[in-house]
Amino acid sequence: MMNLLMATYLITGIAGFIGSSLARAVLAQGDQVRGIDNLSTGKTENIAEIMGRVDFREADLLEIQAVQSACVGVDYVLHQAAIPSVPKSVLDPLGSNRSNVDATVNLLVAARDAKVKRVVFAASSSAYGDTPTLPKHEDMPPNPISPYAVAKLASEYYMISFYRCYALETVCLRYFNIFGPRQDPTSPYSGVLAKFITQMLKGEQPTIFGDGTQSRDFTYVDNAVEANLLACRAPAGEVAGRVFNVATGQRADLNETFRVLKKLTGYTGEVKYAPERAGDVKHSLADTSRAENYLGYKPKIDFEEGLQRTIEWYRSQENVAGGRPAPDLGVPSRI
Ligand code: UD2
Repeated sequence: MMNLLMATYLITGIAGFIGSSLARAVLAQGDQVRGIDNLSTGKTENIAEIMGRVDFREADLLEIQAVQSACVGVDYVLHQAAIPSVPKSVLDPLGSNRSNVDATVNLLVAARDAKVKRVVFAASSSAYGDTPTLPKHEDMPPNPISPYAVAKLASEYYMISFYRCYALETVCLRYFNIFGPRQDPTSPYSGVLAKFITQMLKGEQPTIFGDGTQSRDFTYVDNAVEANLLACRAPAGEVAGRVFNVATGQRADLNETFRVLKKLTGYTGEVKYAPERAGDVKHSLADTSRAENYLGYKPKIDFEEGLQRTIEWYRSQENVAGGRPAPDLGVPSRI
């Protein structure tokens, strides 16, 4: 029998690595999950073991009718669907805009019309761009560099606008380089840690774009999952129409990250260097105090613990996550 206290969550991008982690967490707290994914970068393997417990719909957020029907009866939307890549957006800004902005506006209209309680959005630290001040605080003026960063920031503004104009409660979580199990390592646009870990486990040489002094506030996926659940529960007066950093408040540069990974994976080779990527941000580090104060967020898993868990997961996968690690080809560079 259905529990009337159960909430229904719609997770966009449910077959992606963050979406599929969220789905598991929402089911674990006893709520219902509906998911939508066009499987452009997501994979049904990521949700295979929970497929029987979720209402999965293979559809694109650009199909307005599918989105409208997906929003019916939903309490919370966790909007993760995106083409999440700086270099891909540099190659294809129109595609980035369609998947990251047009799709978001479609979803917002459908969520508003279906009277969804709250929409939590996967925003991006890329919005800060190359402003010199560290750590990044939400009140700093954004300065996006890549089309991807612009698209994520535009979607944030849409979120805020839908709160102001239609009282649809929206919360933007600016993710700082999320990594962890199920992140796809097989595309040239994959996140650096997914690529490096799978390459190094196979004894293949990873490539650093630039001199390796660029730094990131790498954030283990469980921290982002926790932030989403907290963002649904927090009082509207404190969080609706607002932006929150989701990160650890620590950063590591790529050279030191490579050294830590060498130790953890047992890789004995060296790294190679290639030209810096166009659209790349040099340093990224978050001030997480707003999320701590208003969401009750605390990063529970630090960088090294997150790396250990992630390496363990890739090791547990036959054939290292079912595919070859990403080649280092086809990414635009600055030179
Ligand atoms: C951006 C956002 C992040 C998230 C992500 C979505 C920033 C600071 N972060 O991540 O929050 O939205 O986009 O994808 O804007 N690199 C190598 N070798 C490789 C792959 C990458 O050296 O094989 C470098 C890359 O040039 C960059 C760093 O590693 O300096 C991180 O790259 P990434 O693609 O993992 O993530 P990033 O920072 O573009």
